[in-house]
Amino acid sequence: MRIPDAALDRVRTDGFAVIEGFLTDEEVALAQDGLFREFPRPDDYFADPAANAELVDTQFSGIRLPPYHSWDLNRLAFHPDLVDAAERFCGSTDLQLYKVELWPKYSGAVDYDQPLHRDYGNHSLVVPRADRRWPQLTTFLLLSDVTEADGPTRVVPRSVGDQEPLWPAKLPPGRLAEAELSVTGSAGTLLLYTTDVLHRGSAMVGDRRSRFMLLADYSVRGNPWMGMISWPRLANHPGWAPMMARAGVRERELFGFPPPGHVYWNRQTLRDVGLRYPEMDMSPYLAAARDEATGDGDAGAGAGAR
Ligand SMILES: O=C(O)CCC(=O)C(=O)O
Repeated sequence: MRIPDAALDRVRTDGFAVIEGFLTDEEVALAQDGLFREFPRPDDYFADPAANAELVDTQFSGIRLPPYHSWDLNRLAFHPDLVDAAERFCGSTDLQLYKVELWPKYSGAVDYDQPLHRDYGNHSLVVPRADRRWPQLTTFLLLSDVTEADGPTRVVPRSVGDQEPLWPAKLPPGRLAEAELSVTGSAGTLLLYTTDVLHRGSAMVGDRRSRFMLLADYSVRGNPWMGMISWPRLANHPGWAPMMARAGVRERELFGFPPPGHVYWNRQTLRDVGLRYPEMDMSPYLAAARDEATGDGDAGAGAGAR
């Protein structure tokens, strides 16, 4: 669903907004099929927790980076309505998708309780500007129904949280507990928030509870103090080439792929990138390079040829 401007305004003023029904039921069902190719279904996990102990060694040890086996899961990180919202929130189409994570939580083994914190601690080398220049849009997409028993994210609205100094990024446990709001909702609900809003993961209080989320974060490209994951580092993973091939030109660009018409493309790179990604439709890059060539661009007869 298209995220209304009013919701993005709430992210600016309150520091967060919850979008119920962001995904359609069909998108949720397809994503859950993909999710359970990565992680055990709750019934399977709880039948033998020891068999998957590595997922709950610490509260973070279940986190997996892309690519995932399922396209329907991969595509959620660059869902067109999420990219559209990030463009409007950041005020630019020149975006980077700087983090994607898939995070399962299963109750019983590990305490998921966290102190209130602001995410800029590991999303930025510096601190967010109070006037909100150089915004970052961080998101949690619920892939399972989340109730109070499932360790919902707790958020503190800016009206309270901004009274705390920006640094340190973490508050003592229990502080501002009375101002926390729980992000509960059905699968397909999206939480949008900023890297300077106080929030935390909370403990799972129920028995045999689980929670699954996809995290996808955006900022304007070209501001090297902001970021988290380096995509080239993951690009030798066997699932990477199929994911890039299936993605569109715009989606590849969000990961840092040079767009059609970029001076990177010449006769050599067009050929060799095509070899690296045999299933990729190279025609948009070829067509733009041909246009450049007619104007004596880099991909012209002599340039870059070998
Ligand atoms: O899991 C959650 O609900 C929040 C996690 C979180 O805020 C974090 O790990 O930084």
